[in-house]
Amino acid sequence: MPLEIVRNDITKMQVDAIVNAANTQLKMGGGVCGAIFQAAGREKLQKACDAIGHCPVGDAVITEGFKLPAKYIIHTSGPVWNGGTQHEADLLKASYINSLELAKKNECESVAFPLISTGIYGYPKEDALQIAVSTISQFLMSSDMKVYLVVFDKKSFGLSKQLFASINEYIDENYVEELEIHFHRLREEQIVFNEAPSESKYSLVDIMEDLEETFSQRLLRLIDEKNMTDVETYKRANIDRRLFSKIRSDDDYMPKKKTVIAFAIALELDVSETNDLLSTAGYTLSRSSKFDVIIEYFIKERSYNIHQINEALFSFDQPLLGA
Ligand code: AR6
Repeated sequence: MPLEIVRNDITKMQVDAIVNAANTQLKMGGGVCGAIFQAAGREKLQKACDAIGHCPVGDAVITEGFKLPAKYIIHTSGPVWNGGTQHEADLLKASYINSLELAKKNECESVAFPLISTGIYGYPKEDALQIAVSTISQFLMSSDMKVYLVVFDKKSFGLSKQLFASINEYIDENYVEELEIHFHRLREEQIVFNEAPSESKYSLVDIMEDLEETFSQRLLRLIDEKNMTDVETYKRANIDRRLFSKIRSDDDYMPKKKTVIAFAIALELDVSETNDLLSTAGYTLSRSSKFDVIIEYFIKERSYNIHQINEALFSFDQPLLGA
């Protein structure tokens, strides 16, 4: 999954580089900065920072990771929130871009970001999250890297309140308890059983001939029909390039349900097309799964930005889309 939102303490992340929400003087501060200095070893990290001296707002500098599991620490100074009148959005975006470019220059394959400026610097969480996700996902459209957005405490995760309420309402109206579904299924099975012919009309040969497309075949056909390229598809599905090659070269590849759904989102399928694609891998959308109901909400809204869907899934403690 090229972009993944995780709940963790960033100092524990096993990645090539973690990003520090620093100050322009590169001095040990509070928040995530304090935690990083503490875990890396205050003295050595401060010495390395002092040797660099300064980091203008929106810029990024790099030091080694010292005692951290990460090889490097990228220090970026995010903007202090001043009511939005001091180009804060551009500066926050610059913090993410410059950190990502610096990671790329240092051949990092994986990077972990905290939500820069959303603590002591007071940037509104909802807007900061949108900037983080859109800037990182845009960068990933043309670069291969694994990027984690690390959320320390759920309270600082800024999913739009309006979206949260709207999804909640949809869940309330559409989520069906497992017991109810089970009862319906039993009744359906009873009907089918009662009406089943005593002997099958079809031979095994007929059945084999009738076998439908596999998931991989259907996916590749849909990509063609939608005039999309492979790269566009797997990037929009938040799917790793290597996994996509595997699917492409194996007609009988059996994907996980969330992988199929990620492709359905990338291809902007409607609910019935999504169910068709899911059925090639033996799955279906179910009203007894909160995860499925949230997916259905976004498909019905025709809202196909996978990272926005993942923000919502994260807020509802569900697995994320992609692989
Ligand atoms: N792991 C991941 N995220 C964390 C952690 C952690 N261990 N601890 C806090 N966060 P902040 P800023 C989250 O205040 O707003 C420092 O003094 C936290 O929940 O650390 O950019 C610097 O030296 C919040 O969402 O950074 C600067 O002077 C996010 O990290 C100034 O604060 C950022 O909060 C920078 O302020």
